[in-house]
Amino acid sequence: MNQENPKSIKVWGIESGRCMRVHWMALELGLDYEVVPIRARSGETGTEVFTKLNPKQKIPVLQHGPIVLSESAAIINYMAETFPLPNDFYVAEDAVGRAKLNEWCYFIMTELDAHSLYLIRRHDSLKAIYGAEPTAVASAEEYFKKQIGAACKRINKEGIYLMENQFSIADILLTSCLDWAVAYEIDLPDLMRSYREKVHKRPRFQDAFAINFPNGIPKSVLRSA
Ligand SMILES: N[C@@H](CCC(=O)N[C@@H](CS)C(=O)NCC(=O)O)C(=O)O
Repeated sequence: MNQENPKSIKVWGIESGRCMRVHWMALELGLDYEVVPIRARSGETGTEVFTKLNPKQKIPVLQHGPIVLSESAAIINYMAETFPLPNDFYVAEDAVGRAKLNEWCYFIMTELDAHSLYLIRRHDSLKAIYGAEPTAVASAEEYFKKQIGAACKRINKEGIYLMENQFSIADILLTSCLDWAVAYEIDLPDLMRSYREKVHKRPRFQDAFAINFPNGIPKSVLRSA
């Protein structure tokens, strides 16, 4: 880090889908920020310095001047409310718009991320730590498919994005979960497959991928054989 002129925005964490959300958002906003390239379960999240920032010892973490935030969804929401947004970015005009955006975000973070994909991660890829639970893993996969099928009914087939066909934080969250599901070899409905392909074409997605996965997707992120 340049001690003479430290950047006021730092993102801690790489090589994880949750970190990808924050790098992608930072690049969409054109922010000049510092990447602190620590990895999960490498020992780097257990240092005294990092534990002071995030006692959960998890990445990503955002530092913006004196503000320190964990939780990927909260971080990108903060960024959307704090920094100037590009013209094509969705901005809620009223309570209904905010509620619709929140509806997507909470759905993605609970039903897709926490209840489905993270459960598979804990009890399959990370079974050495959290214990193997094949029945729970199979049922989480079925649950994911049911929820993603239901989400298809709420997607505008003519457009690309979730909120009035304008790019938003909900698209970042959903795409990261679809990428995660694909890494786990879960079949996606056609509509979600084509949504994902279109969103991946955003140049900042590709730039963020290179920052977040400098050596490609590591095997540790995949499902065990
Ligand atoms: N709900 C959190 C989850 C954060 C999380 O679990 N991060 C993982 C990497 S994707 C991590 O740091 N794991 C380290 C550990 O569990 O020790 C978010 O969305 O930011």
